[in-house]
Amino acid sequence: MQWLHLLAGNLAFASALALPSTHHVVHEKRRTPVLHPRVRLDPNAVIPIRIALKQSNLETGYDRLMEVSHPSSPSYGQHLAAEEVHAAFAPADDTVAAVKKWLLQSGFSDILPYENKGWLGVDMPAKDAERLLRTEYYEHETPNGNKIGCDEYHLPSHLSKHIDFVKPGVKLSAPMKKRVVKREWPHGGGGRPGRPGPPGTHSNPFPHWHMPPAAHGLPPALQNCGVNITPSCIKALYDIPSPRFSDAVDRMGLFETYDAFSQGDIDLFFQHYAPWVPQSTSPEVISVDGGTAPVAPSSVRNGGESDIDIELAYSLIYPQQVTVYEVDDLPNSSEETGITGFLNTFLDSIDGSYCNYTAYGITGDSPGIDATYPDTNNTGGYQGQLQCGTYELTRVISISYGESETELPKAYVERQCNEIMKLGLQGHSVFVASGDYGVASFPGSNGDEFGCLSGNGQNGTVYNPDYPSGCPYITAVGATRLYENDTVNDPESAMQVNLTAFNLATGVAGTSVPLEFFATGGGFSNYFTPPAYQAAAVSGFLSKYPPGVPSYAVNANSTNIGANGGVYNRAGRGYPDVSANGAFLLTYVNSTQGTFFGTSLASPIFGSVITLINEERTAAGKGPVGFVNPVLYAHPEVLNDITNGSNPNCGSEGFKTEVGWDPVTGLGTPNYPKMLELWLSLK
Ligand SMILES: *[C@@H]1O[C@H](CO)[C@@H](O)[C@H](O)[C@H]1NC(C)=O
Ligand SMILES: *[C@@H]1O[C@H](CO)[C@@H](O)[C@H](O)[C@H]1NC(C)=O
Ligand SMILES: *[C@@H]1O[C@H](CO)[C@@H](O)[C@H](O)[C@H]1NC(C)=O
Ligand SMILES: *[C@@H]1O[C@H](CO)[C@@H](O)[C@H](O)[C@H]1NC(C)=O
Ligand SMILES: *[C@@H]1O[C@H](CO)[C@@H](O)[C@H](O)[C@H]1NC(C)=O
Ligand SMILES: *[C@@H]1O[C@H](CO)[C@@H](O)[C@H](O)[C@H]1NC(C)=O
Ligand SMILES: *[C@@H]1O[C@H](CO)[C@@H](O)[C@H](O)[C@H]1NC(C)=O
Ligand SMILES: *[C@@H]1O[C@H](CO)[C@@H](O)[C@H](O)[C@H]1NC(C)=O
Ligand SMILES: CC(=O)N[C@H]1CO[C@H](CO)[C@@H](O)[C@@H]1O
Repeated sequence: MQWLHLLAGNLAFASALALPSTHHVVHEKRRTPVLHPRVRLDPNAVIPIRIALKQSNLETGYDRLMEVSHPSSPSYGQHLAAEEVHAAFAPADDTVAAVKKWLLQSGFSDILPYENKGWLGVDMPAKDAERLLRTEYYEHETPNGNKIGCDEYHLPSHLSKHIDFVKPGVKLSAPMKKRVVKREWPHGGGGRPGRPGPPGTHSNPFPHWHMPPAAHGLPPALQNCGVNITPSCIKALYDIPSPRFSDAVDRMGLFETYDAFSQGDIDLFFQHYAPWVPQSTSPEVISVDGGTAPVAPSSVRNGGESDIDIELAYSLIYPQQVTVYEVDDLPNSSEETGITGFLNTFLDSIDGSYCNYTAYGITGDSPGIDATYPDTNNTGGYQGQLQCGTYELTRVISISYGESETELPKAYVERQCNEIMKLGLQGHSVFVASGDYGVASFPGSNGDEFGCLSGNGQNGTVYNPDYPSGCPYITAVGATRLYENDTVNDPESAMQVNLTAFNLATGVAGTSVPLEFFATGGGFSNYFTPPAYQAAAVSGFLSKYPPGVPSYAVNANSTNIGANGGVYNRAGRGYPDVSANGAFLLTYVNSTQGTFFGTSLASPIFGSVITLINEERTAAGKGPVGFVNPVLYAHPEVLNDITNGSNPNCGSEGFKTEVGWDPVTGLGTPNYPKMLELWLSLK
């Protein structure tokens, strides 16, 4: 890199090292050997040593979030302002003082406060840095230019707990596996709806369907909910009343990327299935780093995801309004650059401090994982500066996208999850679709036809948990369904549909073996342990209803996934947390009628229910509900427990629904009146 050679000639830096004798410990060590050619760094080359200080309160985040989110906390509902959250996670004064003292005692007085409170920096000759950190620095020749680094370095033992990492240092780990790039992925992610197939040819998938006897006494709008879910069916299932409010603070947010809605489609849906929403009703669109919407009905970007999210939200909350965050630029820059991350651009845009925030050894964008802006390399790329803290986040946000957790490095996922915790502290509720292929990820994920994991002696038999569902600060929403002889008065089952059979019956869309395993996503994270609010639910499930398949307990670095023939991590955070209907939604995409399935439907439905409850609380002079999991796990009686169905895949039976929480449908579906009563009784 240029600066290295420039600085190497600068001899004005006198070596000032007077190292105090202290006990040193290895702080970071490279796990895999460097394959690039390298030479020892010139001892007089001046290098910028940057010390990332431990955000010492990271581990207190959980407790702080419980203080404002747990129903038995005296501070329930007393969410923090953004500035309070930032201050709470800045390094502690004693951390800054201890590291400064060490540098001063070692002879470095020229300490630079760097970028934000999280860093201290000193420019020093390599030879001094090598003695300070008891290491050897090398210059590596990589395809992306020359880079300095070391194989391991040491810190005084009393400082190890104050310092996250030092750079240049041990190179940050690369993604474990590069995803298999598929055109429609990760767009339309965790809850990509089942495809209805080409336009104009949709035939009746239930030629022999007869109205079940129990449906005869129901209003016409509720007579065929078992084969065609509509907003009326959803309102009847969960006892959701007609909305009473439209206020400025409770707009509902939807995250979209690549996929974009078409006004013509949503108007057709309102006309046929939600006539109480006026024609031309349209969401506010926030363009994040070049995202655009709407598109013409025939656009390849109109894949149904955005249409459906918007249709479900408006039909349940109108006259309340909807805000769409359309994230990342075009044309499909993310696929061209092969990036695997998808929430970073969004989180940057709603919290400026996140852009350069350091946690778990990562600062800002991760090269090779996140989109970077300005996007000068792609035709039509967003040429503006990265948007940092440009937009305010709505109280409720629903994300119907996701990907395999193990396709992202653990530290990357931890840093994003930590940011979601901060959103909870500020009173936001974040919902995510839990995935659509049962215990697997998308077909093709991790190089596997079914989207299952291999390793430690197994081949495609290990369950593949979803991200961000595994983050314990998010509410993961699974999907449920009715069967053809059910009415809205019957209990729902886990969403499980043999889409190959369905597509054969309708004769309009493709078939494949993985499509036979379309089912609500659920399981156990390989990166996160069960949070305290969930611990009893998870251990209760595992002890009362041992899944009939072997398990493993994941190690600290998640390298033993699949060990001893195990197929799931019995020590992981379980998901989903809750569920809602996700099957047989008849709607229009590209102006053409089709039937859609997926947890993509469930997340906006649950988000809409919470939006309505926030409105009632607003009207009662109360704040938003914020992170809902602690309340729901403490009060599972406000949900309808789902006890029929399962989510098989990866060559085994997956998990079964049971009484109480299970990794198929979580705690269950909304019972709106009970939820409202509970939340109106809380502060
Ligand atoms: C949308 O419909 C138009 C007209 O029927 C058709 O030409 C086009 O291929 C369709 N696009 C998609 C993505 O299905
Ligand atoms: C983040 O860091 C970059 C470079 O280190 C700087 O240019 C940018 O202004 C910083 N952004 C914020 C929001 O602090
Ligand atoms: C743009 O392309 C150049 C040359 O291939 C590369 O060095 C640079 O990192 C790219 N920039 C971005 C933002 O991808
Ligand atoms: C795993 O199974 C697939 C499909 O049966 C096969 O093609 C592949 O070679 C197997 N891989 C290993 C490492 O055994
Ligand atoms: C639904 O009920 C009818 C009789 O009312 C029966 O013939 C049919 O097999 C049932 N369908 C299923 C899937 O159980
Ligand atoms: C799904 O349906 C197809 C077509 O009827 C059938 O061949 C296949 O066995 C079914 N798969 C499962 C897993 O039930
Ligand atoms: C991962 O952690 C285990 C202990 O939990 C350790 O034995 C192993 O060496 C570690 N692997 C790597 C690659 O660091
Ligand atoms: C329970 O689920 C099975 C599929 O797992 C389904 O065939 C059956 O109809 C469901 N029963 C009820 C009562 O919904
Ligand atoms: C929607 C869109 O713009 N798609 C483009 C994605 O990138 C490929 C390759 O550059 C183009 O062929 C597509 O048109």
